[in-house]
Order: sequence, then structure tokens, then C-alpha cells
Amino acid sequence: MGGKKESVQQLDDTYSASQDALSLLAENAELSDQDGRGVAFRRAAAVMKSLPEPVTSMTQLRGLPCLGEHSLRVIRDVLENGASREVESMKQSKQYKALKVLTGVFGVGAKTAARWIREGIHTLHQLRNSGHTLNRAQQAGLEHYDDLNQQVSKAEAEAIQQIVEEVVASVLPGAKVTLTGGFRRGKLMGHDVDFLITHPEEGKEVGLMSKVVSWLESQGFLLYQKTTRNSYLVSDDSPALPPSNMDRFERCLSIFKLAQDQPHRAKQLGALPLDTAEHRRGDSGLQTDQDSCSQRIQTPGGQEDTKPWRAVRVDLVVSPISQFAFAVLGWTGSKLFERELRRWAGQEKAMSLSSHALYDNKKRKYLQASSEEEIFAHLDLEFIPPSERNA
Ligand code: DGT
Ligand code: MG
Repeated sequence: MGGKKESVQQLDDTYSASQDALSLLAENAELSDQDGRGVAFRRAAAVMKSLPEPVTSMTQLRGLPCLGEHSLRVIRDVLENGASREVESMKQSKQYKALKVLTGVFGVGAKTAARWIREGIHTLHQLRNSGHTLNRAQQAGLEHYDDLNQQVSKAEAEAIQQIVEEVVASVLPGAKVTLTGGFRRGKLMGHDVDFLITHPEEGKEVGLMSKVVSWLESQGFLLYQKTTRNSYLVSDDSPALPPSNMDRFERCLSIFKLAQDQPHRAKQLGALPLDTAEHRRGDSGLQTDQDSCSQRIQTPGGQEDTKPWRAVRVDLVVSPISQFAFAVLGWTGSKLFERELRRWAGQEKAMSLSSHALYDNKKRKYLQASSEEEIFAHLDLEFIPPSERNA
């Protein structure tokens, strides 16, 4: 029995080792600004993940889609040697290590990291001493580097949800908050927490974001925020769909200050009365389309490891109810699932799907939907629940 268990374990390890190797190659491609390669490796990793049983021989992979020459070479190496030499040496390379560290700073993308590496910057220490002027996001990213590179738990996401729900209910009664992203797919950990906010009456959501953000700021919940305004209009005469998967909802990228004793955060909320006329009007001087970084809550010289709170990345998105179903679908992910769904819509159905709308290119009209189920029906697909969208 023991021997069998061990060999099953070994098979499972090999199985996940090839997925891990492919995921790492995808990550490296994305960090190197090679999105096409990234998608190819992500697809290959998703195919390996979808197999019903561990792979012991290359013959099992015959006829499977999305496994290119390069991916097959990596899998063969894992099967034969227990690890991929290419991936092992990549993990040890100076370039990969520097890319990981620098893109780990919130606000730093692949292009910026590559530029810094070309200038000889490989570590945070070197970055701090480089004399580069960092923007507000990057400053906050550097300041909260350790916290933001630590995974967020489901319990932490729920604690933040409770705060967001209370604030939203207070500034706009009847408005609805939905947890999206990986946590809606049932993941237990994530890199951030994503929320979508709407109101059942079209138009009521206008102006909501600035009120919510100003509330959160006044309560000391935000270490950083940048709000961008809605720039999307569905018009009858053109599809007007965004060219990429970037959407145009009003959106707030933020860093939350989450007390460690959450969910007993009532203490934190209780510090100030929530329901004041000033905040109902939302006129407490919020600057939109502009970074702001709260100074009140910084801990000058404070011991990071003893502080009673942690920084957590939170995305808030506001959608009008007419686009809500599309927004929930678009913001639930995973990114690969979204990409495949859009590809299906375009190639198989001649439709354009975005987080705002579904446009039928043949009928030349938008298709309405008030639930995700209706969108899947328009696309002639059986409904796929969020927990099965983890590709
Ligand atoms: P995580 O946070 O790493 O645990 O994983 P996810 O799946 O929550 O990933 P995240 O937070 O980057 O994004 C959540 C989903 O929202 C993602 O699957 C695709 C979508 N999404 C992210 N950013 C944008 C955006 O700018 N526009 C649109 N339309 N969708 C986005
Ligand atoms: Mg997320």
C-alpha cells in the first residue's frame, strides 16, 4: 500500500512539475513583455491541468491542442529528468530574478523593469539608491512591498468586503457590492481583492465612486488610491467596443490598510461616525484622475513586522446596471478564460464580447443580458459556473 501511495505521489509531483514549469515560462514571457509567448505557455499549462490523470508518457499527449514544440520539450524533460533544465536555469538567472523583484513593485510593469535592468538596477536597494523619480503608485508599491507580495486570504478578502459593503450602503442605500476576480472563482488566496459596485436603478451609480473613496480616505482605510473616470458610451450605431480587454468603467486602484484583527474591524470603523451629511453629499474634496497617498497613516520608522495592519491591493469598479452582467463576467476571470470566451464569441459567433456589452456583428445590434446565464445563452454555450473558470 505504502509503495503504491508513494508512486502515485511521485506521478502527481511530475504532473504538477510540468504545469509549474510551463507556468513559469509563461510568467517569464509576460515579465519580458512577450505576451504572445505568455499566452501560448498559459494555454499549454491549462491543457496539462485539465487532464484527468497524471501523464507518464509522451504518447498520452498525442493529439492534444495547444501543446507546441517548445512546451512538449519542457514536459519531456520533466518526465525524463524530474525537472526542466531550461526552467531551472531561467529561475537562477540574474535577469529573471531582477524582473521578479522589480515587477513585484506595484506600479512597475515589464517595460519599466526592463529599462531599469538595462541600467544595472537589479534589486530594491539599487532602485532606492538610483535617484530615479518614482511616481506615486511606485512609491506606495516600494513602501508596502512585503505586504503586497504576500498573498491575500479569503478571510481578508471577506473582511474588506464587509468594509466596502458598509461604506457603499452608507453613501448610496440599495447599491450592491459583488466580490469578483479569483475569490469569486472560489480561490482561497489571491494577489488582490476585486469588487464590482452597481445600483438597480440605472444612473444612480453616477458619482458613487468618489463618495466611496472619500469615505474610505476619511476613515484612514486607504494607503493609496488612483481613480479613473468612466469613458465608455454604448451607442446604437457602432459597436464602440474597447480595442483590448481593458475596460472603461470608473475604477479605483487602491491599497487598503487592513487591521490585523479584522473582521473585528468595527473598532476601526467606529473611530468616526459613518453617516454624516458631508459624506452623503460626497463633497469632501476627493481628487479624481489623480493619485493620492494618505500621509496620516504612515509609520515613520515603525517596525513593519509588529504593525497591527497590513497593506492589501483592492480594485473597485462601478458599473451601470445595464452593463452589470457583462462587467461581472469580465471581472471574474480568469484572464485566460476571458480570452478564450472572447475568442469563441468572435470566431464562432461573429460577436464582440467586452466587459460592457455583447455586439452581434451579423445582426448589427447589441444583445441585452441581465445575468451571466443570458450571456452564455447568447453565445450558445452551456453556463460555466465561476468555480470552473480557473483555467
Ligand atoms: P488574483 O488577483 O491574482 O488572485 O487573480 P484574479 O483572477 O483575481 O486576477 P486580477 O485581479 O488581475 O483580475 C481579475 C479579473 O478581472 C481578471 O481575471 C480579468 C479582469 N480584469 C483585470 N483587469 C482588468 C481590466 O483592466 N479590464 C477588464 N475588462 N478586466 C480586467
Ligand atoms: Mg484579483
